[in-house]
Amino acid sequence: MKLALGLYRHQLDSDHYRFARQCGCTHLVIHLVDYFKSSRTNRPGDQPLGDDSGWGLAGDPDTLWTVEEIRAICDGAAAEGLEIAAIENFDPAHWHDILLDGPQRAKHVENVKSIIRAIGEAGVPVLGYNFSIAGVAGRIKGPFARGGAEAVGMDGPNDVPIPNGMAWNMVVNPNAPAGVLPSATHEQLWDRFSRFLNDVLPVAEESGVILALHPDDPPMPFVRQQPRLVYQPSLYQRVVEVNPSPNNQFELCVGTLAETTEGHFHEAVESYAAQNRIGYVHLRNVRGTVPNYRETFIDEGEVDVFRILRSLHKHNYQGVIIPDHAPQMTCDAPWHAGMAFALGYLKAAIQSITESTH
Ligand SMILES: [Mn+2]
Repeated sequence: MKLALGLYRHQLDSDHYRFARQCGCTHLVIHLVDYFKSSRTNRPGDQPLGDDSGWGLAGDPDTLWTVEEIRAICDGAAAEGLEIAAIENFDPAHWHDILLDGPQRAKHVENVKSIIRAIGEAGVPVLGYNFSIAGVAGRIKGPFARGGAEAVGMDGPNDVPIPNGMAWNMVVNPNAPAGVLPSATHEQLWDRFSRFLNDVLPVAEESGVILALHPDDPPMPFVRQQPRLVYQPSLYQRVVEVNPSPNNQFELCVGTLAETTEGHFHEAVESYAAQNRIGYVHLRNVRGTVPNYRETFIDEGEVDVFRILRSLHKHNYQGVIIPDHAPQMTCDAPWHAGMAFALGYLKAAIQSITESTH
């Protein structure tokens, strides 16, 4: 098990790399999508939230990430003693018609293949992604964590339909005609997902890249009238059944699994660790389940962090663990303080488990 920090696109600089090293990280998980450049409501440094117009404008549909660009980031991180363990998320501009089964689907499949090849050539072993039409939508912020620290939560479902021109909670076509996206069914979504895996996994295998699927956050059966893929811990098993390639793995988000209504997420983590299906781990804590839950500090809430780490260690998990979100702490650097607290806690927990059982 290795400790890593997740960095947003605007945080990819030497100061943030040094901060990660100073917190004891050996690896980074990086975002290349810029969620912050045009949204009215996202604050740099905190996780993006947005309103019903999403996180703002997606990237340039015609500019794919290149080997050179990714290598330059790897080199910058290496200069501070860090490796890039994974790139997290596709830009919806590059692949929205795979999610929507739209007219540009064939082109978008080629986009994804090119991106996978570039990531493999740059030597990054994992690509995390989220196969979701509505994306991470419908959450709120408030003083929910201990001591009134600002954290994210959910207060009831969001059924507002998605306007045309939006996918994965970003605007992919600002000139789209008025109207809303038609609702898909769960069957249609699983069909789109299985066609996607069948199209791109051979390229992932050739390129030495693991595709790691994040569960739907928040894990509701529907968000904004669109179906969700993995919204219960047991639905991850279906992902393996769809395509058993060893490169078909999970971006296992423990906090999201803890928000599900089925429960038994501790057992699910044990099972997926035993099956060697975990590309990397998001580890945070949470109280409650959808549609009413609150993100908390890593040591409060209903996730038994030590039990999760013991399962991973028992099955010889070799990947990274990142605190995907942390409450914002009351000081001049709310994001840094929140992450430093989570990373320190995780570092001590990992040390106590790996040193007490070998
Ligand atoms: Mn997550």
